[in-house]
Amino acid sequence: MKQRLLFLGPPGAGKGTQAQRLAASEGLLHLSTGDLLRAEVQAATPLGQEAEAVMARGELVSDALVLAIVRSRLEQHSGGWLLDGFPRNLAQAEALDGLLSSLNQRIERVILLELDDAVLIQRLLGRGRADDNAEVIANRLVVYRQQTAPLVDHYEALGLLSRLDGAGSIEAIEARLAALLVD
Ligand code: B4P
Repeated sequence: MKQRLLFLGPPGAGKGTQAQRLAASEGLLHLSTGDLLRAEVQAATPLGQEAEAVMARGELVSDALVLAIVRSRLEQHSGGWLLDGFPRNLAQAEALDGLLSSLNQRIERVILLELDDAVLIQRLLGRGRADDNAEVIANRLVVYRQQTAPLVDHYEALGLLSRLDGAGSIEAIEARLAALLVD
């Protein structure tokens, strides 16, 4: 199976859920920028203090800050990885390319999790995290469309993109994902 993967998709599509399971079963490093940022907020580090208000509004944290987090993790890890929620805009994608070429690595597959807005919203409201209220979710969807969705064309043009239907049970999606990654 491919060892260097990237998960793309709108908020609530199940990136974190599926990435966690796949990383555990395949022994990959699961690198979720959302989780890492929330850990910084929790620990009240200077980085977390900077990120907290931005995340609460559903905006993107600064590229430099996110990149510093990813860089330090990837530089210390030689095995396979699964990037979840990063990159989230073209500048981050370009920075990632530069970082990976300096490490002599490359992205092997990009998985796009697709799901209708109505289901996304329902899932996020059901979870109820600090940034999971109707107003902030609406903003996260706008930010996704404006800043992250262009990455779909970017990775499709590079021949790296696979689309995965994000509807259904967690197990059903997991099975579809496994089938997609066999080759
Ligand atoms: P993230 O932590 O990346 O969260 P997300 O996109 O909202 O959720 P995800 O798609 O992972 O959904 P999940 O599996 O959890 O981002 C949060 C914030 O961090 C951003 O708004 C931004 O501020 C900041 N940030 C993160 N990365 C950044 C970056 N690179 N640059 C700048 N800022 C960044 O699933 C959601 C819910 O659905 C869960 O409750 C789950 O249990 C449920 N669920 C999942 N699959 C399901 C299924 N099949 N059926 C029913 N429920 C399901």
